[in-house]
Amino acid sequence: MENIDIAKIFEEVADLLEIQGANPFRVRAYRNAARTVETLSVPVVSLLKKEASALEELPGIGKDLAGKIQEIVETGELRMLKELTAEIPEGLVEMMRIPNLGPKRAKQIYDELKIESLDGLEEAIRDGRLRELRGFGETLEAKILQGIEEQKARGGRVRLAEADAYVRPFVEYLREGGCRLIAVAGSYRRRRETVGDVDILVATKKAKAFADRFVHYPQVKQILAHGETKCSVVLRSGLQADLRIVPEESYGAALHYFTGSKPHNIAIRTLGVKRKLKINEYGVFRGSRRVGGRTEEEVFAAVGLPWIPPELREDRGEIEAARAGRLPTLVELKDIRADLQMHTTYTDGKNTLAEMAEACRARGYEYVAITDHTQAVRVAGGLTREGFKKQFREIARLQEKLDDIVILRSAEVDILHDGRLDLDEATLAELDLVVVSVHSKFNMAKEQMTKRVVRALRHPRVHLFAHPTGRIIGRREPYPLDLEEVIRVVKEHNVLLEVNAQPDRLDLNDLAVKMAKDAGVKIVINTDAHRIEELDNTRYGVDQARRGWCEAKDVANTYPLKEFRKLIAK
Ligand code: DGT
Ligand code: CA
Ligand code: CA
Ligand code: ZN
Repeated sequence: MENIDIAKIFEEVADLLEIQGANPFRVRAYRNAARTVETLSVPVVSLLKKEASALEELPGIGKDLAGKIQEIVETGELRMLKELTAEIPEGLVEMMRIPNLGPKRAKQIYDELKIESLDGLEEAIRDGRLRELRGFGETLEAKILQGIEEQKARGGRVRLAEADAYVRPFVEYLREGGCRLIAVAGSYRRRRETVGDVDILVATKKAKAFADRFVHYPQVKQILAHGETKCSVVLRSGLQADLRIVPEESYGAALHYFTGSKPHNIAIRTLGVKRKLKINEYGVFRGSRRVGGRTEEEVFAAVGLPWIPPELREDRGEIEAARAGRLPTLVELKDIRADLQMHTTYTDGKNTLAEMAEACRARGYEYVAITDHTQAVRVAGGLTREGFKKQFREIARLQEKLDDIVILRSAEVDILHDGRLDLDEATLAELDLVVVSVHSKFNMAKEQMTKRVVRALRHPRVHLFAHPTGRIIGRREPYPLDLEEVIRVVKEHNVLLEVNAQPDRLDLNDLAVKMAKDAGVKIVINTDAHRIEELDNTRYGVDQARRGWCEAKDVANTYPLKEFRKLIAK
């Protein structure tokens, strides 16, 4: 149980209390507690271990809230939240989650128009009832409609990192039930940025007992199907999980089939047909004779191919590459030697420079870049020239004590609306690594935005373009940008492109990574961490780089520092 999880529970309690029209002081108490817990530099769990009363010394945490924190840590949930959730219509909670609505407005809509679903809300906007409420107008209506659409478009898809958080303990639990082989297949295994549902595959001799164990997982909210070899459930998080139990001799064929993607499967099956083979989830067959299917390798070998990594199985040329012996040796997490975007308490980070550097050292990195914001990013408290000077001095002092990691002087320099950089030349000249990115005016026309970005990328001191499309999965579309043009320009000016590993950014995405690679542009996988724990998100960036066919040599932060410096030299 991490601080952020506890904070989330308190935020949700506050939202639900607000919907119920609870005393505003009570609502605020939960919001404050959420903030206190979230910004705490040590895990709450460790405080509790020392002594339970340590919590009460935190700002805004009294006896009552301390008790609730203890309950969350001990049981993994809060009874009060469960009760609140049961009291409030589900649709109302959905409405509350729409950006620009929030609990207050959702409640107002519920009270005055008796609406308690997204469909009802959409209807009320279309027939003009919503704008009659106090405080609602056309602009807000448009934003709400967009929010509803985005929510629907997401179609219940879950970000990969979130799915990970639910899947790992589930698989752990299933393993304890005893099985020879278990895997999570589907889009999860292919490491798609979002997953629709998770597909769990198991080979076991005790199928019936295993299926029972599956549907009795304590996090199961609803059982959709409960057969002896096939089950399907919805977890409390809303994530659907399907289970398939197969005999060991079919395991490889089933793993291949349920890993997908569907177009990849069809292509493989078609290759089989040409060789007079039938390939399905039960095995590889010639007539009625089984000729393979115990392992995935056997399935591929049956059609004359080497094993293909799941991340490539999208029918985007992997079969041709495999046949030609040209499959890439995909980059791995252990290849990464540096993290080149992170924030500290100098701006909007939660940990100090020293803490971040030490955490990177502990992760075995060889070098690291500290990339605090520049002034234009006001919400983050961007640094002035003086601020950077102070930071450089601290880096120099810190470096004297650390001989196994190099701290690069860097900055995430904001690209101003006209493409100029938000930092003076003298400071830019002192940076080891100049990272640039867009943080404002996302609604420019494509041509104008491309011009703006290209101007910045042509600046002779720029090394790396961070979160190049600005998208936030499920919340913000990429800004209009001619990515092909950007790739041409960075190729010409020797600028690297980032794969930002924040689970809701993953920016560049897999397809764009492939475009960059094909153009001979190198990428950098960065966490953009705002706290120590987020430094562990690198693997989600690696996933997308692999889906973009990247080898270690395509990823600049897999190079030793000396080589990296040569790579970025202008
Ligand atoms: P998702 O869940 O939407 O993120 O995507 P997947 O790829 O996990 O799709 P899902 O869960 O519907 O099915 C899992 C795999 O099963 C899919 O990747 C390929 C295989 N599969 C499902 N339906 C078919 C089908 O009609 N034909 C073939 N060849 N394979 C299928
Ligand atoms: Ca799936
Ligand atoms: Ca499925
Ligand atoms: Zn940023």
